[in-house]
Amino acid sequence: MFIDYARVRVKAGNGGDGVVSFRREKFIPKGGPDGGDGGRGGNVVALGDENVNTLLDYRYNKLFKAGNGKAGAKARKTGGSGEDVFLRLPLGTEVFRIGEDGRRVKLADITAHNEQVILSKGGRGGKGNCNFATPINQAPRHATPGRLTEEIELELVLKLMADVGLVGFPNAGKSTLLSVLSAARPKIADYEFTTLEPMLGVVKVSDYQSFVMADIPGIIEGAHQGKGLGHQFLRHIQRTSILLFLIDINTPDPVEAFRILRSELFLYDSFMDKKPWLLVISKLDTLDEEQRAERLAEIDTQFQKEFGVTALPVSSVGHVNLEELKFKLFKMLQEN
Ligand SMILES: Nc1nc2c(ncn2[C@@H]2O[C@H](COP(=O)(O)OP(=O)(O)OP(=O)(O)O)[C@@H](O)[C@H]2O)c(=O)[nH]1
Ligand SMILES: [Mg+2]
Repeated sequence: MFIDYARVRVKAGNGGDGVVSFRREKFIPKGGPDGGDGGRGGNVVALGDENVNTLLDYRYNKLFKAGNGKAGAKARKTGGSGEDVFLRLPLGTEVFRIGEDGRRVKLADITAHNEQVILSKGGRGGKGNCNFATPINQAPRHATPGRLTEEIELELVLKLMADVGLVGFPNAGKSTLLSVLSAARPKIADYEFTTLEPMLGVVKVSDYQSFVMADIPGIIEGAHQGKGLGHQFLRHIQRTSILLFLIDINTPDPVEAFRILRSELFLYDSFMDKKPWLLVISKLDTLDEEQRAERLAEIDTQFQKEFGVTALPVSSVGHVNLEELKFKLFKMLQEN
């Protein structure tokens, strides 16, 4: 199951206490203070892990506690540190602290494998009495306690990291396109809202060049207000460098369709408007050659007039223009 949102509670470890102790050795009647310091508490640490793809673990496990520091010991021994606890997170996870007043403060944005960010710091260890000896007081009888930590609430939000985001109405053929361009095997079917969760695919351009494409559920008018499934998934294309708009060649008014798609994205996040995009007309093979040429000419005239662009026509089923599409996207990625 793909989970891209979770709330968890975490607690860093308390610091260990400093202790009061005096040297007790044979033949030395009055040993000096030798109580050691407490160890530090463990940290709560966010850790990027490329092998984790969802926040599913955080849905069931709700409390993560780091180890407490151990108390100091005699002979000036410092107590052991508490163990850190690691939250292994998929790349693209943002971590927020939720304050008492409900306000959110961003603590981390994990984008790289093995990246670590301390989310909550372990408490400092207390001081043992060996620290407090002075010429006047050579036998201090006090030590300080370790610092206690508080449990805090965190919000985890996963925004998938992809280079290209597929955008289109339900049934436009987004998942089919991803399945022919990459090894990903998304569910494909002849009804709307087949895709229920986003999926990534790696598109190979050459032996050592590739990019990542994200397929998300179809978008309909009103998606930014939560209509359909689009809303909750739009965040997964927020970070992509390029948007790939896919419009079925059989769409009655492709220009209007394109306008709706763009406006939904804009209304969700105005920054989406700034992203470079490419327009693709899908399912070429559904029309015979003559109809197709006529229809493409009409569409081209409309898009030229309104946006000054020529759409790239493709067929995933008929394998038309797929290589062109790949290279075009790759070139755009290198330029942006
Ligand atoms: N003939 C033909 N059919 C296609 C092509 N691409 C997709 N289809 C069909 O169109 C239907 C929808 O395809 P999907 O890839 O599931 O569409 P989608 O955009 O992912 O749809 P949602 O996930 O519901 O948003 C399926 O029946 C596909 O087989 C194509 O190039 N040619
Ligand atoms: Mg789909």
